[in-house]
Amino acid sequence: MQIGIVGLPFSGKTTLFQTITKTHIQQSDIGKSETHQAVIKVPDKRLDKLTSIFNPKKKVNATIEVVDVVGLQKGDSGSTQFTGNFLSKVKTNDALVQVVRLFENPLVPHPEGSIDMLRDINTFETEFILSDLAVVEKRVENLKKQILKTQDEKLKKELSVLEKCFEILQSEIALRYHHFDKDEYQILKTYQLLSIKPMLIALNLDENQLLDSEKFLVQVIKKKSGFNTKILFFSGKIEMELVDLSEEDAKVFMKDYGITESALDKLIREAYDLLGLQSFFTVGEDECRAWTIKKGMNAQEAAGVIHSDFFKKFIRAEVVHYDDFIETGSFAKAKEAGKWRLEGKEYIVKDGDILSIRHN
Ligand SMILES: Nc1nc2c(ncn2[C@@H]2O[C@H](COP(=O)(O)OP(=O)(O)O)[C@@H](O)[C@H]2O)c(=O)[nH]1
Ligand SMILES: [Mg+2]
Repeated sequence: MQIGIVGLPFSGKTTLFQTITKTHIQQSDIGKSETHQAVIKVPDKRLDKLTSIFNPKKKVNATIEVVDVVGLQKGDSGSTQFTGNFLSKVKTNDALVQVVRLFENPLVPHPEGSIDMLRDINTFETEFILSDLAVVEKRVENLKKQILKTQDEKLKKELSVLEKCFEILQSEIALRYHHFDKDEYQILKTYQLLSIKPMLIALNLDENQLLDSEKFLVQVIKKKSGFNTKILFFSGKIEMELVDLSEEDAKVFMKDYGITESALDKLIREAYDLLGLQSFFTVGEDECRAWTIKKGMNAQEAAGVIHSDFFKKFIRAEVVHYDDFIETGSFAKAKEAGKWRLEGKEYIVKDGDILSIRHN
């Protein structure tokens, strides 16, 4: 899974990227136009706990890829230019985080000259909608010609989905707000449309705005919340300071600012939710590991994520939920309590299940 961080210049993208990847990109790199990309470990306290119990040789967190999507430029007119090059870098992400600047900093002028979060959110939405309109319009024209010649039913279905998109986009609504069905999504996937991507709107607040975070959140939620969209806040400056603190000191520091969760934890939790993802675990002396799957996957599909052979040769899954394992204290006790189960391939895996796959 790949998450792209987008936003106007000087909104705090690189700051957010650095704090969540905990890599310190050299100051001189900031603002340059190469893309920063990193694979980050998904923090999971349950995996930490399991690791402390099993004491394995290896602990393997689930991972996601995060990209600091750079390349937005100021045009001759002074306004920000969404070049084709920039838009094509946005396309490859599964979900987007738009960093929206609320912090004031006279040393770093806002590219539009003032702080206005709804304007900045709408700028991106409009650009994505225009880009999608161009793609959809062109494809609709082509499809109509092809259908005249072939009368192909599959193409007709594709045309009807795209015409629906065209209508939505023409009314200036991002596609992500619309509930498409599974088949429709499948068709639309190939186009890598921009406004259909799940979106996390991340308000970058100043330290002195943090205690008022609720006020800012509500303003955006009123206008922008909806399907496939989440709104959260963070403070780039505070997060930067957190990176260098010990866990203990960080806790105290966060409390002072009324923060309960680091930007990384919040972002990943919301992104998982947005993308319909969840985790299951495998445990043992060699390795304790968290795996990421789509909600609704069954035991056989989950086994296939571990290894394609496990999918093909699946017999049964041994299942204990993390909570039951911790409560009872061991697999044996969980079994006595009836919490350890053998499940067939149709079993729908739950977030936090500990699985052991029996296979041929
Ligand atoms: N005061 C303040 N400054 C910030 C905050 N977040 C980022 N900055 C500063 O704003 C400038 C631009 O940030 P950067 O992350 O490079 O923005 P980008 O262009 O979107 O990647 C840098 O000098 C940051 O230190 C914040 O929350 N508060
Ligand atoms: Mg940057």
